[in-house]
Amino acid sequence: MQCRNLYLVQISSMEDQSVEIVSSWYFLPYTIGLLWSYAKTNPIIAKNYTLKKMFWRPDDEKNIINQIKNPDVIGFSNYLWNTEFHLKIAYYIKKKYPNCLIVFGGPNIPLDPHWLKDRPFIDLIVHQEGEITFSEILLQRIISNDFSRINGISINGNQFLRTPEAKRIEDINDIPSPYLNGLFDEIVAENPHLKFHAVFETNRGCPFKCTFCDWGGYTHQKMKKFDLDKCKTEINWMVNNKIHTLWFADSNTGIFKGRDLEIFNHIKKMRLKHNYPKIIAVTGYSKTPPDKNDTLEIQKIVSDDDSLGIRPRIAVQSFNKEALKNIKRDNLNIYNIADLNKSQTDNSITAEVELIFPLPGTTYESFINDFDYLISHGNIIPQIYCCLLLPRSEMASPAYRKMHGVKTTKMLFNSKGETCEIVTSLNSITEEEVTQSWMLTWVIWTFWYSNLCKKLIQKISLMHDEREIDILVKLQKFIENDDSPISIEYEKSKKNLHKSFLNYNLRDICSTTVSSHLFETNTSKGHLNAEILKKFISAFLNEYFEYTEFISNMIFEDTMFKTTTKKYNPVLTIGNNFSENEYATF
Ligand code: B12
Ligand code: SF4
Repeated sequence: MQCRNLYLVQISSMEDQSVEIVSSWYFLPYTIGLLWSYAKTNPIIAKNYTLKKMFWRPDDEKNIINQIKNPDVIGFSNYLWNTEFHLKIAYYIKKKYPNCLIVFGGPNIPLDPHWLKDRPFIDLIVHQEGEITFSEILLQRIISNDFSRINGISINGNQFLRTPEAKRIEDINDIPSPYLNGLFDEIVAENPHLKFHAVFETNRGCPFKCTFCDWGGYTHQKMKKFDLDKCKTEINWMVNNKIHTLWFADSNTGIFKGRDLEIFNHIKKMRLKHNYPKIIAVTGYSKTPPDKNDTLEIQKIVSDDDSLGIRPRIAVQSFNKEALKNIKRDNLNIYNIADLNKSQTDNSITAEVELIFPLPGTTYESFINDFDYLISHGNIIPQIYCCLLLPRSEMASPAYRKMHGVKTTKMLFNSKGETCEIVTSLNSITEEEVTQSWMLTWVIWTFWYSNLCKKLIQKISLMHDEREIDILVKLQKFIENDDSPISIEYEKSKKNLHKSFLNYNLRDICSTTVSSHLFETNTSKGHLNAEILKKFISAFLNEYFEYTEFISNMIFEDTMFKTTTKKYNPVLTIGNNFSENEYATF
């Protein structure tokens, strides 16, 4: 009997603004690893199929296509960061091998049947959980190409069909771990120079139903736990295999009180002994009341170890009650600011607060008020995400779009040609206001969180009894009417804003591009160009104080840095790492 050739493709995410993934960092292909680990437990599949190769490393598509020989089935696992690339490979493979069965799955596949109909080279789409369904497909393929009795899939072609929803896997512990069954051993052994990242699932599902989210299709679903022993053994595998970053895939880390803390304590213990993983990254903390979860204790473990370089993240998304209601998060205990503040004073933890902008209900004023709150809390650093419309989220549904006037723009997601859909206006906020708000964050990152003009603005705020945020708004208006190098950089960012997902990362853009521009000229590179800044700030002060030269000069002299050519390191500008003795502060 001839074995059928199976190939699986899940190209790693390479560019991530939040984790600064560099070119030598790669994710092990966990999802396709699970699909095959589960499938090969079936003796018929094991006997009839050979897994020829798993593709995980970003590469030239031709190199990948050339390595695929006589495929019987190819499975592609699709996320925002790899779908367009996968489509290209699938297109060419279908041309070369028309009888090969092309199966697509993963969270980035839209529910709209036209998406599949427009891509005739894809044979099947698996919606939601894939392990059982993929095995059913492989089994059915041996008998015939009639997949119509398999639930949870869409079948392409003349007889286009969407079959009924599949049931979720009863016991997720039936799925063998691709870390523990040796599936990744070769990849790790053959690439000792790479820093691997690993996705770590301790449970599946999320009881909440935030409208912007699609937690692998398991939102508003029962949470199912992987055995604790299996979780600990996976951690040991990651440590022994020098996995650089361990990524929790859990929706609500800390929700299983006792158990989740035990998992983190185990990581901590292993890390102390073996110095791996270097980074523990949590994607979402529990949204249950703080006394019912382990979140604070876990955040402390994650933040205690400075070398991990990770701050606790609090996914607030918005402080606006209307927006929270519209995204179905108004009754969640996302954070307890009192606890957070307490932990900050006790432990000097700097927390990152995640916001999504804009959300239905957000207004220009409410965005400004959110920032008023943020900048008045020194130990909170915002992380502002643009509002991505995830294809299977409630927010992407026609009804929701209609109700909230969701207007979007399709744009580049990364430099590899992947695309995404971003919200650019809503009933509650116009596109102009959205742009204006983003550009206000440009001003805030450049002048406030960089500490460049923080003291100056605080002083003016005290003198004039005006909110710091309102002074920053005035500074923005001033920049817009000015023609200094600062305004030129501002206009550049504004022009490019809605062209690519990466352009919303104004935090990094401001701390690198703008800062290096501001600081590089005049003397040697990396030195503060005091003249540009001085001229700009004094012009702003003059306007602010309505040309009462005496006052503006006085403030300028008082808060102005004394030395003009101190070395400037943009990396240190964000947060509290800043040493005021060493750097210029206005
Ligand atoms: C780890 C993770 C990451 C990692 C990258 C992981 C990687 N492998 O490269 C990091 C931290 C880098 C990351 C970043 C981002 N992520 Co992320 N991330 C996750 C997370 C937490 C886990 C993914 C995972 O491996 N899950 C475990 C697998 C087993 O589950 P699954 O993906 O659902 O797969 C099952 C089914 O979909 C199906 N299936 C999947 N593929 C296939 C293929 C076939 C052939 C078949 C049959 C079935 C099948 O079967 C699988 C097993 O049951 C998910 C949330 C979640 N828990 O799923 C978000 C998630 C994937 N991320 C998401 C988003 C939006 C992002 C960001 C854009 C966030 C942001 N605003 O910056 C960034 C972008 C990164 C970048 N620039 O490239 C969205 C993705 C939506 C989408 N359409 O792709 C998710 C779903 C979270 C959400 N908010 O809804 N992410
Ligand atoms: S954002 Fe978090 S809490 Fe909300 S549905 Fe998604 S995973 Fe669940």
